[in-house]
Amino acid sequence: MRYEDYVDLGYKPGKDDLVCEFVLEPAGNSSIERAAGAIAAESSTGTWTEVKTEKKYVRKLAAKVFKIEGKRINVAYPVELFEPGNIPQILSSVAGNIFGMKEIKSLRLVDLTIPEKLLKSFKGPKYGIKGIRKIFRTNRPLLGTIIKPKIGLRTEEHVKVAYEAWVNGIDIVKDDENLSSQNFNKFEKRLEKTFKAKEKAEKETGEKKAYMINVTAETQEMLKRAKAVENVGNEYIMVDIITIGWSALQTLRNQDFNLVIHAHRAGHAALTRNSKHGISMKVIAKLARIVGVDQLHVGTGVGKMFEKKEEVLENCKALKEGLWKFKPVMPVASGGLHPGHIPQLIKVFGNDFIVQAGGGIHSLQTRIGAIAMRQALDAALEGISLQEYSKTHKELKLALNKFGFVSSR
Ligand code: CAP
Ligand code: MG
Repeated sequence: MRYEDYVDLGYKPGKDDLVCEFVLEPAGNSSIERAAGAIAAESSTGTWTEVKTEKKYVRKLAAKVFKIEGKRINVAYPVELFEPGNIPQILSSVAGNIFGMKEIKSLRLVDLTIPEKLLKSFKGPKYGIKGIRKIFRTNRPLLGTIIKPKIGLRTEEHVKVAYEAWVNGIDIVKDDENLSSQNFNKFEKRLEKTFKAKEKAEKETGEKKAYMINVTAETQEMLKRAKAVENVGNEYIMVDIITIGWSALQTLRNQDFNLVIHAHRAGHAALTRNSKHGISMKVIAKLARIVGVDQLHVGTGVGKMFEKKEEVLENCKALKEGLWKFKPVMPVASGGLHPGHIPQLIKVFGNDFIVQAGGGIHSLQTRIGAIAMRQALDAALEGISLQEYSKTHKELKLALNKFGFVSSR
């Protein structure tokens, strides 16, 4: 088949098709039709030239470009092209060689719809929003912090910071993405000591607390660490889903540990940031949900990272909208946040989200920052402006004096 043979604008995709939407800019010497055909060919059965080995039955498996609207193209893939339960294989097809073809100037996979036949082969979230709510026994937004400095603290200091945050109103303490098991803060010791501090904080406050310990490592080592977390009785693990890779994430989820999986997305922007090329965060969010994470970072719209509010909302939608029998995933807002952001974030995210602040808490003193976060949340939930509330809440006042108010983009 030639590239042009992969374009069939009269085709209507069926329920067993996997459908991709791309934004495509052809290279100077190519038309949109030809470049679209090249995409469909290289991501399914074809290559740059016709081959004598092609059989009639192979032609039936060819992907079809069924819609071209400006730079937007839609491609349908027969489900037979995909191996059940294999995210890497799906991506090697629809998000593989095609990004590097000479025929295109730029290409972005903006959306991906997977047919039920294939969805069924994945586990999806074990807990999701409802499961997490059961653990915390509250319906308000959850407050989290990331221990800072992000790496370098010795275990004893790490534990102290975690404890300070918990007893002063924070629900969740999280490791940073690049903390795993370095000599200054070994995984096993950190797990044991931080878990004890968590139990102490729970007794003292009467509130449920959580520790999202980072198990990111080579796959076998990661599984061992996750098992150790389960054995201790901790409910959560955190994992860097982009850097461990989809295969390792599937392996982790398929163990069916009694552990909520918090997904950090460090590195996603190498794929998602260029609005003309790569893969949208929405697609990554869908895939992460299908595999079965329970919580995922989705951007903030107001903090230190690049995503705008509209993109954040799209990511949240991908986590929460109806998708076969998969549970909705809890969105996590993180990156450059402080107490002054909380009312705006609630407007964007609603109640079901986790708001995390690292620098926004520890740049005051952990105790002051944690109290200020909780006060900001209380004020927002009571419908009182932060300025007003800060007149009678000195920690919030200190935070607002330090950070001020930042308006949303
Ligand atoms: C936040 C954070 C997270 C970012 C990642 C950090 O710390 O721990 O890794 O949120 O971005 O190290 O930056 P701060 P995203 O609160 O100190 O900014 O959530 O967009 O993936
Ligand atoms: Mg971090």
